[in-house]
Amino acid sequence: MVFRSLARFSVNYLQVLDEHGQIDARHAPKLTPALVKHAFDAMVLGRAFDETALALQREGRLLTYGPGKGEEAAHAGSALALRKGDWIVPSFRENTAYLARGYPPELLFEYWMGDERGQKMPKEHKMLPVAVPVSTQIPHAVGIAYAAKLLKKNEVVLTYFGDGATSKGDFYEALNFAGVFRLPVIFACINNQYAISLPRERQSAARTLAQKAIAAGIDSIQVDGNDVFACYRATQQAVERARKGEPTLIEFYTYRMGDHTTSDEASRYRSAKEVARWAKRDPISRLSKYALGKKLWNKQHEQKIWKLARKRISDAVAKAEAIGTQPIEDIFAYTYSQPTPRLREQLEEARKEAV
Ligand SMILES: Cc1ncc(C[n+]2csc(CCOP(=O)(O)OP(=O)(O)O)c2C)c(N)n1
Repeated sequence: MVFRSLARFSVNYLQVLDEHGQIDARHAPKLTPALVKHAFDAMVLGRAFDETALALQREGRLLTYGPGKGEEAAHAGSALALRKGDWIVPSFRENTAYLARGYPPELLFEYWMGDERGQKMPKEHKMLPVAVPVSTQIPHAVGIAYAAKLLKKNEVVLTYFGDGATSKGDFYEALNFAGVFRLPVIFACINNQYAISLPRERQSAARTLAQKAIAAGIDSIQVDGNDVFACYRATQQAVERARKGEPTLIEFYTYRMGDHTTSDEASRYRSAKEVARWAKRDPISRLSKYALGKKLWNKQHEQKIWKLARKRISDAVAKAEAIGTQPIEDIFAYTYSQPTPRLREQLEEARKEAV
């Protein structure tokens, strides 16, 4: 039998900045020194946030925490390519994206310390709160994009989710809807190689996660997620496309350097050798090599950036800890307009325990 080929598909890969800090000028975005500095500052702030959050958790001053170490380029590079009026609909590991957009670190700490008021979004920040239930934020993002389209608002929505999230129905449903209605949305899949202990190759037999968009009629690309320039460039292009009503899926190919959360022990399911291999691709030292090579700043200045970031983070911790405890009533306040009898009972119990 002879078949006629109906369609052929391919998935492109983008890297701009290699592990040695060398740039491929053909694909580089327009790199102003201000942009490079902004990206570096954001990534360093994100790393400093992470280090402190982990230390605080060990001291019992912060609750369960999922570190983003290693993923800073994907988070900062994508967030910085958006305009102020665009939306971010996050998952739970993208603290660096919040910080890159100027979200106050004290509010993030407040949230991770267990006080949800830390996610009461200041009006100027078009970001949704952290979504822990895997994949559930993706249809929300598509809903916002649909509303933006109907209201003729020139807004783009970017939503983050992991490799694990791409196995869920919400992901496929959201993708399909965005494809059919041509919505201004960017699906930012942070493929950090693991969903807790489940490695990427056990998650899906697909060669790439980017190709999952093809069936929905959506363009996609895989980028080196440890290369902030590639992350920025791919997102910038996706933003341009979104403004014309074209959705995009970007697979940020990266690595979770830390444990899944503070309740996990990653050395039980992955080798030190593998982690060491990825450490060589660290996104922050890669950008540092580039900037030092181009003489955008020197080593001394870089140390100052780290010092300032750590100071900003420790000030933020002090502010967050000074805020005080969230009223116990808040836990019961927001699901129903009138509490059910069972909820009223639970509130009474909680009040007694809180005394
Ligand atoms: C609906 C749902 N099922 C299970 C969990 C438990 N859980 C939390 S994170 C996670 C894995 C998520 O993996 P991935 O989407 O790759 O994101 P990553 O944690 O690697 O950033 C699971 C199963 C959850 N939070 N929500």
